[in-house]
Amino acid sequence: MTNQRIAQTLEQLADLLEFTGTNPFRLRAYRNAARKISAMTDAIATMVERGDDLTKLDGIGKSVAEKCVTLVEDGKLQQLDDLLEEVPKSVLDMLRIPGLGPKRAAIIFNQLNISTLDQLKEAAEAGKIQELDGFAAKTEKAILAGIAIAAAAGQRIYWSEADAIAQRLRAHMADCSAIQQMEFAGSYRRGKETVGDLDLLVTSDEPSRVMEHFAEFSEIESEIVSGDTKMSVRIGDAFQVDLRVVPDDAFGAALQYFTGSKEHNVVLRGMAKNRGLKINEWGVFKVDGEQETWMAGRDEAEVYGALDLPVFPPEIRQARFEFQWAEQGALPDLITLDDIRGDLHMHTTASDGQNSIDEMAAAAKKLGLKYIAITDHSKRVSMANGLDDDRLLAQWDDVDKANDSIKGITILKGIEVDILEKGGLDISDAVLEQADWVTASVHYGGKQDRETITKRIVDAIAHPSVSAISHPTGRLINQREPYEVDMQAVMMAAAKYGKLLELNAHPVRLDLNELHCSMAREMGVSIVINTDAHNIPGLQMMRFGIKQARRGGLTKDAVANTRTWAQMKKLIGKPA
Ligand code: DGT
Ligand code: CA
Ligand code: CA
Ligand code: ZN
Repeated sequence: MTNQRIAQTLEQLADLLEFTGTNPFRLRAYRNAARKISAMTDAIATMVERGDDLTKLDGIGKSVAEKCVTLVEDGKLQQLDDLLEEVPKSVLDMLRIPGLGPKRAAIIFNQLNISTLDQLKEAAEAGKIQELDGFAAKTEKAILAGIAIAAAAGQRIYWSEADAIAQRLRAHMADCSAIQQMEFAGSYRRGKETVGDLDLLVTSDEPSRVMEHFAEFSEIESEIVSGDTKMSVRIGDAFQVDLRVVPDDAFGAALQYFTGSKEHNVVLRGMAKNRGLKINEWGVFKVDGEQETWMAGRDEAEVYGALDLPVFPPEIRQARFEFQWAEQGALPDLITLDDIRGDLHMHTTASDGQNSIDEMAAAAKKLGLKYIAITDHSKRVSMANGLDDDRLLAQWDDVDKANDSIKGITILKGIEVDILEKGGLDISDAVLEQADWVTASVHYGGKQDRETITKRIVDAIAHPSVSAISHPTGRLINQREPYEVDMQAVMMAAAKYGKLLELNAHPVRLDLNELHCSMAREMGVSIVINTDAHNIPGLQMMRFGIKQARRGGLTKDAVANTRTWAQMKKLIGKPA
């Protein structure tokens, strides 16, 4: 049982208890513990197995500790199972709606007898929600906006979560000697932000042995379907994994087919047809009347080669630009993790981070980075203990000291300055001027109208001390819609003032999205990919941002922090 799964279980327990009307103190304890556990680096399961006393952990009381032990030992909680029996399944979808929450969901459920998202949508559209006690027109509107997000969240998980499952499954499958080749296909291989299900492809002469081994994966909750060479299983509440076993000489064809995207494959099929060929999951065939002769299929190079095409990196198989690029012989050389030299957005204990400057720098150096910027929050973000001018100046003295004590990495004096609701920045110009690196971002007033919020961001871009805008759309995947910001205007301003836009590598943020990345590339706006790490493990999230950048067709040159700090300084117009 992973920490993530324990945290999710506690969250769900809290939601369901709140829905049924339990004492709020207990709920808060569960939710706080869930947050703590999901941010922990040590595995709760290991601690339980060792017999450690979990209540020694900060934020974990006796009741939560007992639940953790039960979860690790039994794999489930009776209390949660009982609640899941009691509460209609469709209510779980309602609980996911941002801005609704369990308490309000209960009122709607009890008073309007609504239990599905469709019914809820109908009622909201008919204005019935705002008639309820304690509900305003604004709430109704928020619920309506949240329904779409909730519907998607119920079905798709973050790429990072799919990746964790895929890695554990890969490790499990590695013990099966009947496997010849194995690869994950589908949206996971393409690096999509969210993954609907995992598609595992295996080649073997003994499909039954492969399927038996697959069925022994400890995280499988139930089998959905099982055939001679195909099997679908459920992992956790709702996540599905499809296994397909094919002969070894069809590996390339099957991998190509099941990697998709569907749109990419449709174009490919058309191209094959035009040449008197046929392409499917078994191979590429020459068609001559009734006669079909197998031509290719062992690996992807063979498959694409049969159509005189290059092997497209999976991330760009979207039927957007890739065929045009291939025709021009100009497939972009996509950025890789190794190209990254610096990370320019991270937090320390001075605001809401969990590690010190020295700790973050040492960890970044270990990852091979040459420079980092310390960018804690500014004071407006009071929840995160943001810094005012004086605290920031004092922190920069600490940065000087850290630079003296650690060699081989440059630590920059930075700040993630809040773009205030009324416009303007949260740190004085006189202080900002002295920074090595200023990134500006919106944390409040994200619901302002298009014009207002666009102006706030564009004005920040124009500020002479600002070098970049962090998480420029503010969306949280599956949780929160982006600001209504006019990205075209933001990009134009960035191009005009030579400023950078951040691709935030956090797997829940990943804004810019791939379309924004393409747009930036076309408009000549440089991207900076940052982790926004709040602790040491957070620095490893860079790879999620790289995937997204690749989906947007970005090369090393298009990403500013592939440069040395000296080159970067030039780019942002700072004196050498
Ligand atoms: P997902 O799972 O919703 O995140 O997205 P995918 O792309 O992984 O979709 P999935 O799992 O339904 O199918 C995996 C791949 O298999 C898909 O990307 C392309 C291929 N595929 C599946 N069904 C069809 C189909 O009906 N036609 C074509 N051309 N390809 C298909
Ligand atoms: Ca899939
Ligand atoms: Ca699938
Ligand atoms: Zn940040």
